[in-house]
Amino acid sequence: MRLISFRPSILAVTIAALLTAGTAVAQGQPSKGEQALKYRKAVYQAIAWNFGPMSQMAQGKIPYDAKEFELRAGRVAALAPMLSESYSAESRTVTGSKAKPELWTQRADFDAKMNDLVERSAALATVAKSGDAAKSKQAFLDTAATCKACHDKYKAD
Ligand code: ASC
Repeated sequence: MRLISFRPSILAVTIAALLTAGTAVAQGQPSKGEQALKYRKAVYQAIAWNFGPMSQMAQGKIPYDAKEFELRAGRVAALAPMLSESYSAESRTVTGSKAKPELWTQRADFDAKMNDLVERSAALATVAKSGDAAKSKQAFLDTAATCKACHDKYKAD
């Protein structure tokens, strides 16, 4: 009797699971490539958000605040190494990306530039902990230069 009473519930759960999965496909869940692009943009957005106050301090638009600078620098250093995996093979043909085709054909150079960002943002986070305004601002400019170097070559705009 137990088995008989269990079977309908197992069946119901199975049907529900299949329907849910079917609905997800029918509604067009993002592909692996689309997910990678979404993730990429989110990480860049988070980096830009944290770049903001450092940029303002480096330009003298707001006063240098060592603690604030250290917080932002640490976040950027943590985020930068997350970017590389978002340039997955599946994401190459996804629409909505500003990546130029050259990014995919000159991948070694792109990866080297990405590595420059990772290394300089790590150096930035280290320098920021010292609380030295001049050195922190310079390390920020060095990091921002790695953004620009890559954008100039591989970002369409
Ligand atoms: C930023 C930002 C970038 C870089 C770049 C550096 O704050 O959003 O893309 O710095 O402008 O030159």
